[in-house]
Amino acid sequence: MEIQKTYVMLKPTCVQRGLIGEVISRIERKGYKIIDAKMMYLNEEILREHYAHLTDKPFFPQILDNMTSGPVLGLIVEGRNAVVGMRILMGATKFEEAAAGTIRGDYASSTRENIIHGSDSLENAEIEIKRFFG
Ligand code: IDP
Ligand code: MG
Repeated sequence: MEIQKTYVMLKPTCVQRGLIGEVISRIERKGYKIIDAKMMYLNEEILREHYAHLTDKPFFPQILDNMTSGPVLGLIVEGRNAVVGMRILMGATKFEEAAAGTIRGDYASSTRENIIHGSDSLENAEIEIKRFFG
């Protein structure tokens, strides 16, 4: 299987709840490497770009509030099949569908506050790594 890089982001709720260490441990335990990391405060402009597929949704203002409520930790995660692998480790988007044993299944308190982002395709991983790490 191919070695890939994917973009992962620990959302403000994850940082505020003191779960950075726990989540990074799970990523490392899986065998992936953190090859870059950056604390960032995101603004509306970059969030409109990153969540362009959601800007028309009624819940978009709440996503903006949530994602600007504090710093995020952006990560570049590398490993075999890391794009799909991180999505599996994260668990489903919807709070009620995220399986126990996944990061979201174990820590998400709602769909909006689901702790972690991971790129959904190799193409988007490249775009998102450029977006947040330049
Ligand atoms: P993903 O994060 O699993 O890739 P997306 O559909 O790309 O899921 O949605 C981006 C983020 O927007 C989700 O992680 C979640 O925080 C939020 N979101 C998605 N759908 C809903 C919803 O129905 N209600 C509230 N927030 C949502
Ligand atoms: Mg997504």
